[in-house]
Amino acid sequence: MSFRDQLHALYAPHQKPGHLSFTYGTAGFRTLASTLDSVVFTVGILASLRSKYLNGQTIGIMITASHNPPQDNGIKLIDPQGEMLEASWEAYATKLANLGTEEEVFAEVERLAQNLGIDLNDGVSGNVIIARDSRESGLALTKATIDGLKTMGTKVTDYQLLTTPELHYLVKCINTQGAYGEVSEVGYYKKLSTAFRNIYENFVQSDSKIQITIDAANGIGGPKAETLFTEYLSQYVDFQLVNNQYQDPQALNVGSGADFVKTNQKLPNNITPEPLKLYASFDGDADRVVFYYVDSNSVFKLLDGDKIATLLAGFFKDLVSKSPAKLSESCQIGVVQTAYANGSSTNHITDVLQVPVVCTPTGVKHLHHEAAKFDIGVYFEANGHGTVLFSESLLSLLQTIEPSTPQEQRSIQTLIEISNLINQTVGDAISDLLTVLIVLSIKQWTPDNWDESYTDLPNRLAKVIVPDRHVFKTINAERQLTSPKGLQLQIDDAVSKYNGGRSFVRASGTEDAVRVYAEAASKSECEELSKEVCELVK
Ligand code: 16G
Repeated sequence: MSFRDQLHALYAPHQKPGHLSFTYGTAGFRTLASTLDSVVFTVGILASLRSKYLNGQTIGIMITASHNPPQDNGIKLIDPQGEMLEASWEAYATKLANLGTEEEVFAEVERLAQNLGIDLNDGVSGNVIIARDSRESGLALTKATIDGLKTMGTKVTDYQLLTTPELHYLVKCINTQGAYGEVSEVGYYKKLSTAFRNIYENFVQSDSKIQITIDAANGIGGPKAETLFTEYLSQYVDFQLVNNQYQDPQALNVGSGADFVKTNQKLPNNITPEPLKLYASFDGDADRVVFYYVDSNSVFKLLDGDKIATLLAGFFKDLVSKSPAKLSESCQIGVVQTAYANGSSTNHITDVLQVPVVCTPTGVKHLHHEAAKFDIGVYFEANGHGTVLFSESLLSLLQTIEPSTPQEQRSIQTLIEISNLINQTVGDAISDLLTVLIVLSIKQWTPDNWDESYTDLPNRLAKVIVPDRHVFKTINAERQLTSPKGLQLQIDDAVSKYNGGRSFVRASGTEDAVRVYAEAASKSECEELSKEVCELVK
């Protein structure tokens, strides 16, 4: 059947309700699940077009709303190398999702196909894989997406419940014909656990197992981490899982998870902390992680994305410096952060570690692209989204370079194994967790050794509801406003009154609100500055 006929047969139950409008934002479409049926149907159509446009390469579709509350859901597309959807296609996604009739959808798809040189009637089908997190609405939305895929006869494999990074992994494995790893969830576990085991056996000197408690936010990361640790890594890691009720969708992200811990700067539910033990929290789809502990005075200490970035950048800097000259002299290490990075972390990375820092707008795709420009690109948002990318040229050099000392051999081997351990497609709570655990074990660091590298400047992230957040336009990686007119000058004026003051304002990409970040040398100054800027924004 032609696209026209298939669309006609499948469209009616997926018509867009008239009053709604949707935007493909920082992390795809994300909103109340009950409004998303028509959107995911059009995403199915667009994914089919994308795959056909890329000569049948496999595209991923993930149904998730990450850290949002249980009643929300969302959908995003994954490009063939496991990266986020190319930016120009986000606008096509938004356009298609907002059309209200079958005729309009048909006309727009024909127009797109013509502009992009796609033959809708060549009989060649696209390829898509799909998965979802543990939300109640996920199954129905998957079915609606598959209806969209059927309009173009696209071949689809439904992997059902996965973490977002697992789906990114699978997309890359398929499109590299297995070069990145085996095309299965077991392949993902094997790749991570083999790298972890190789590093542990060769480079960790310890008689006791690594201890970690994981708060899984009652999301899909829980059962996946459980399988990995019990079936593959039980020899090395003693783990405990809390908030692992992923079969209870109403519990998702409630009083738990990376966002809760980072935003509230406090322990999630169901953790009774023992001093100086390490804890970690995932978010609902396990694409971000933060760590924490309580010190010997029972004070809560957060080890967020900035701390992860500094830990890893310092570790790689050291390894590279102990590698053969051919590698140490050419290897470019860099860290990518956003404006939300604590000023102390940026100073530590540039001044103490002497590693260059690049600042990008918020959103994984921006950081990822910048990090890919380095040989070792460490990128983390303060909220815990991130990973480390290794360039192809570094990976080939690592395979061929001859060490002349045991130390050089050790550095080369560790770099190779870590490039397999840390997800090369996207931030991944499970793979980041393993990387942090192994680095701490090699360094024989306790959580407080890690924490003491620098002290965060007091900071506050506030949310202000405004009549229209879209009037807030920024430049300079979101650090300065160009609109509303004159507001930036007022903010600059406020900031200049506080020691070590810094503040910026940007419209949220995931909520109908404006975010105000402030930091200053003391807690009271930071609170004052935050209040002042919030007033200016209202
Ligand atoms: C999304 C982004 C995350 C970003 C957050 C900012 C991805 C996969 N996720 O969750 O990176 O930190 O949005 O939210 O890109 P905001 O725009 O509401 O502040």
